[in-house]
Amino acid sequence: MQRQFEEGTTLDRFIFETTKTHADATGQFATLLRQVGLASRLVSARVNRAGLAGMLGATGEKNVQGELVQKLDIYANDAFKHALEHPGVCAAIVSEEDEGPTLPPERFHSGRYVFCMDPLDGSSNIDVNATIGTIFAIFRRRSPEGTPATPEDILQPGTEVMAAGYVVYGSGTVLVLAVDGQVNGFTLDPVVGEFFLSHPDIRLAPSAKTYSVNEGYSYSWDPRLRAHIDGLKRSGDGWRARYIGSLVADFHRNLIKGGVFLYPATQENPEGKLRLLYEAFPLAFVVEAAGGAASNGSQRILDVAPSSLHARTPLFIGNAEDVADIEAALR
Ligand code: AHM
Ligand code: MG
Repeated sequence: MQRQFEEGTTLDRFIFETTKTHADATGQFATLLRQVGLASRLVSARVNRAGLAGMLGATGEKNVQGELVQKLDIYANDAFKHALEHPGVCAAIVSEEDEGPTLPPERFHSGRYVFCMDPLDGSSNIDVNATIGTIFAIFRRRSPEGTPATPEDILQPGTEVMAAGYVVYGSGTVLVLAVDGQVNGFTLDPVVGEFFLSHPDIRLAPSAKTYSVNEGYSYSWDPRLRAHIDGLKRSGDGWRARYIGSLVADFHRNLIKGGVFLYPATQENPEGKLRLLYEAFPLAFVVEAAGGAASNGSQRILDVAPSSLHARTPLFIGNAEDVADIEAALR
């Protein structure tokens, strides 16, 4: 049963009240969510001081995706891994920054959950103080806890996501959590260091007249998509474009104000750019819980089974009617 929480409820109380109704609760899920809150606060503090703490700029390294690694990427990756590997709640942590999964060291219990994350999404925006964020999906492992995680635990289809969310480090730090079919947003009060419920039970209208896409690549899209977007612009319905270039920030704006985000396939990148496990799955889970939809153009994102840890996918995500219209245009 869904519970309504009042604005001002602390994240801690929300986690306690939510997880106590889970029939087979061992406390691990609650601990996992609390540790996500802790890591988010650490990253938020570091992001806010980045210009002063020598944390701007690149490390000079490239990650497994061949992208330049920023100093804050490393900080965020370590902060989440450190928070999650010792309390005995995770069997594996998958990160955009790491080639393989991280299993907890043997001295710690191998727990019930697989945590998949983009520790710092939109990191090319760091040096210009634009909004960045952390995106995560949580799966229940399939093999028995206390044993090392198996590939079947780690590469599960989107239908097996049990909770997901993201944190935006923007003008304020907001943690959005989708659990038990409901989406709630918590804003960090940096003075007291606690998240408080600020956006209870977020719901998306069926349609909104905002689209978010990098139109610089439109020459290389499927011509049917180009025609569809041109049609919106010419419709006279007042469609507007908004694109920050930080998935988590674009998605968050569209979740709050309505809109559809597109990262289509191009001729150069037929799988698009965004990653299934830790970008598309989590946001698809959040958007569906808020009444929206997410598609790869022909299939519901959560129905996809990942072929590899860093598999990519085209992504169309936001208000349900707008996503359906894009699917129809591509059919
Ligand atoms: P990142 O995970 O390395 O930050 O890359 C993903 C980012 C997304 O946040 C954003 O939507 C996209 O890349 C922007 O790409 P582009 O510059 O091609 O529009
Ligand atoms: Mg990313």
